[in-house]
Amino acid sequence: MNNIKTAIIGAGFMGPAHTEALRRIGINVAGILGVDEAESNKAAASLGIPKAYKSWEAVLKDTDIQVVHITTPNKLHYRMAKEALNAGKHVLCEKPLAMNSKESGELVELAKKSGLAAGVNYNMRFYPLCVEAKNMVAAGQLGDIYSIVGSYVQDWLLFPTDYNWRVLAEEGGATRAIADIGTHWLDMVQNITGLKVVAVCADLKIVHPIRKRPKGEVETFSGKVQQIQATEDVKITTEDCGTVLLRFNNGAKGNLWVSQITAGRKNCLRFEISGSKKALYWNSETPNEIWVGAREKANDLLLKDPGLLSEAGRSVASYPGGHNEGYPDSFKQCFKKFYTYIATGDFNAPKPFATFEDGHHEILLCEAIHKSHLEGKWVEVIQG
Ligand code: SOE
Repeated sequence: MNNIKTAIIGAGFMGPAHTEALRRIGINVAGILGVDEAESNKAAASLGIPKAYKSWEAVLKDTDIQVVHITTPNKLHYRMAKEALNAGKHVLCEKPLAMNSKESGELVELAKKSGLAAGVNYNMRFYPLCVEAKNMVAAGQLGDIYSIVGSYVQDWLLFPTDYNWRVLAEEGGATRAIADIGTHWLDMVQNITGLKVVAVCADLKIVHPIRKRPKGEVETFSGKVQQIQATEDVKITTEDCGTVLLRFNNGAKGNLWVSQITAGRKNCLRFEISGSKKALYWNSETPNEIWVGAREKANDLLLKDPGLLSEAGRSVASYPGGHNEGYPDSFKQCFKKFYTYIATGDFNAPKPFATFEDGHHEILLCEAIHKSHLEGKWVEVIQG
């Protein structure tokens, strides 16, 4: 695994996050590409990466590189994933996989034919207690699943002066809060329960139809600290928040609330899954504990402690109990699974990470949610 060489494409919020996590598992980050030569040079220098690429074509031609991480704005994911696979490189792409299901469907087919590893960075799956939750559901500890509810809420886009490329439909896609953070939640609960969302009924809201775009680019989450000078008005067509009713393939009911405008909630994913025997509640802002609800005995609060976890939970917990693991660790654990899979070389083995099929399913979900919102009715989700 340590002889694999990787290139990072994108030097914004995610590029450095991926680089740091990769280094923690001993992967050689050999090169980086930013939006232009100046950004590539700056990122390579600040992260200590040997190669600063001049162009995307240079990455594709670089025979030293076996894996490409795509951490660019969403509109580039499809083209880059396609060209990287065609160039014989394994791909780990940021979510959402593409701008629409036509693109993501094509990528699924291409990934299958390529015989290469192709993953989507649904990193939140890899919090130890979320893996433990999956294990508990699979072992039947919750019984039949009756309901799945929760939310993903942030506050970094609360004011009309908050701006980033993610708010523009042409850069990020037709839905924003749903695609950017809602898909993490949807991926999380479907991965834990093994269920699929089959129908949705959505009501979305654009709180700020006009935002003030600073002249010059603004990094994700940086609006709170960055001094903005001149701005221009920009029309926004992507939702700031919204609610979605969900129907799962076993008949379970659910709902999801997403918001990027909830004051004080910095990056908060919560789920509650209830079954015929037990229920589970988890909050990403206190990720090292999970509540286990019972009817006939006292409830439990399970702490992340390898000594208390199943083998599955332990496989993504690197530190002893009381030594908290969080957001950056979820990238590390996700990449560890991805690179172990590559190093093992058996590409017919079950994939222990979110695949392009999973990424495609999330986009089909986004499209069904958007359609449901526009038409004001329940919409069935195409199962890709
Ligand atoms: C911004 O909303 C963002 O960085 C998402 O794009 C990430 O996927 C999420 O992990 C944190 O918030």
